[in-house]
Amino acid sequence: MDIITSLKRLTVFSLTVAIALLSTIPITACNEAETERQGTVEVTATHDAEENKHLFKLSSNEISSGWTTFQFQNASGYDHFFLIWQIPEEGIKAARSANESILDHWFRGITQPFQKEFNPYIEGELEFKEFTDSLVATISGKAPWFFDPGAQTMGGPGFTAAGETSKTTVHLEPGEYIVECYVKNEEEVFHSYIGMLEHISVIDETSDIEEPEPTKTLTISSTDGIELNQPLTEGSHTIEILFKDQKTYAHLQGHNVQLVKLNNKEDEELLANLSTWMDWRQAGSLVNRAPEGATFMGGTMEMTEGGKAYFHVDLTPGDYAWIAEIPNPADHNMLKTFTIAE
Ligand SMILES: [Cu+2]
Repeated sequence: MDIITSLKRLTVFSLTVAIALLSTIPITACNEAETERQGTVEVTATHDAEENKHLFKLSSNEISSGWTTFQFQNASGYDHFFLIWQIPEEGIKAARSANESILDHWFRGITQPFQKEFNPYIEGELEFKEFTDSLVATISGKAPWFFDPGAQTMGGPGFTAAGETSKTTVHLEPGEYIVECYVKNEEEVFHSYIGMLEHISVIDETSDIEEPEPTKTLTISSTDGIELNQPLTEGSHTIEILFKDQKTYAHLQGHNVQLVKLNNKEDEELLANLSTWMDWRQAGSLVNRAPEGATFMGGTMEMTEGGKAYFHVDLTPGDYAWIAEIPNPADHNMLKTFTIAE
């Protein structure tokens, strides 16, 4: 074969490759399932009993920036939530230089140390302070960016009882996010450690979804607790939830806002048991399901100061409470019961 023939063949080959590549572009572009642009991400929580795993199934792990509604369907027999963390640039770089995916880097740097350090504490071998000092030292070694500059809490659907569906809208900027649920199983194992940990990418393309129109406004602050601008009524609501401030409480986390339906709001024992159940530091708390008589309906997980979420809920007559997942919420005006009249 002479050189000219070889060159011709090479040209034909290159053209063929180029055409083949071009023809794949429209196919890729049409694959809209890859990126969520409709503003709603469907999340289903399931339990794989055989593998002993709690899992999130997301309609998409890649979404446009802007207002996104998470429709959280709890198809399992346990309570769950969906806390969204924004990873700082330093965390993304650290994952890259460790040659790990963001999900693996988070799991190895935060979730795994948390469970390992928590085990001797919950077994009664360590005091809470010994546990947390040791945990902070471990995470500072493996994922220092978690504290400085810090992963940020961006809200997400609140505690949602087995069989229930809840809906929460938040605004997300382009970046990398981790979502988790840290309800525990009866062996005191956090769900995030056994499957409920996912990665979401928010791409640099803004959706044109408009900010929801609220019917009521709820504010939460460390000084005044939970306050509503107007009493709630029966029917469908979009509740704007504003985080006037944020602070770290005795359980090392900030406040969030949960709606819970109650069999009887005058049942002091139920309210006390529910408050105790919300404190992850205690054995048996945050395990499996809320106490009998309390059904979680969603809300929003923790957000940083100035954060805003929209909680969509259909209220039927009965007794309810707003509650924050902090120790002794009633002492902070963060356990507020109310009734929706017939
Ligand atoms: Cu869970």
